[in-house]
Amino acid sequence: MKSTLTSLVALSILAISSLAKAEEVFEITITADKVQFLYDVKEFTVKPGQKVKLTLINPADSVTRQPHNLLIVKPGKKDVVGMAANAGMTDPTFLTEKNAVPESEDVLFHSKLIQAAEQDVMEFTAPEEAGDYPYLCTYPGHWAIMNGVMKVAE
Ligand SMILES: [Cu+2]
Repeated sequence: MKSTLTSLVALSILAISSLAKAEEVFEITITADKVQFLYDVKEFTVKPGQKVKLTLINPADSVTRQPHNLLIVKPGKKDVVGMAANAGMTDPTFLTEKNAVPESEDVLFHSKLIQAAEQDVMEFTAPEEAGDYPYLCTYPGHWAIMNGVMKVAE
């Protein structure tokens, strides 16, 4: 009897810990390169529906002093959103109020446009649908090389 009770307790502890794991927040820090328009992380993987806390850092000692942001977009939409960002330059508020984020339904999540020595934290829930979700900096001209992929996979 005692051993049955012990194994029941052990089982429920196991169940609770696996539940906690599914709800675990995935934390990641992505830092802009000090010289080139690149992120230091090119790829990361999260679970469908997982909570994500992404910290974007623009280094204080960046030699280019370039502002950067980070947008996560729908699968296959990196180029479309990047081109929309280049076109955004005609709007005088694009680099201020709009954080260099083009108006597009392909943009899922985005940070602020941050200067050197600044950082921004993005908290969001990963899509339920598995796939490769590109991320990119939409400061005009950066996106073609300043990008990466958030993989959503079990
Ligand atoms: Cu950038």
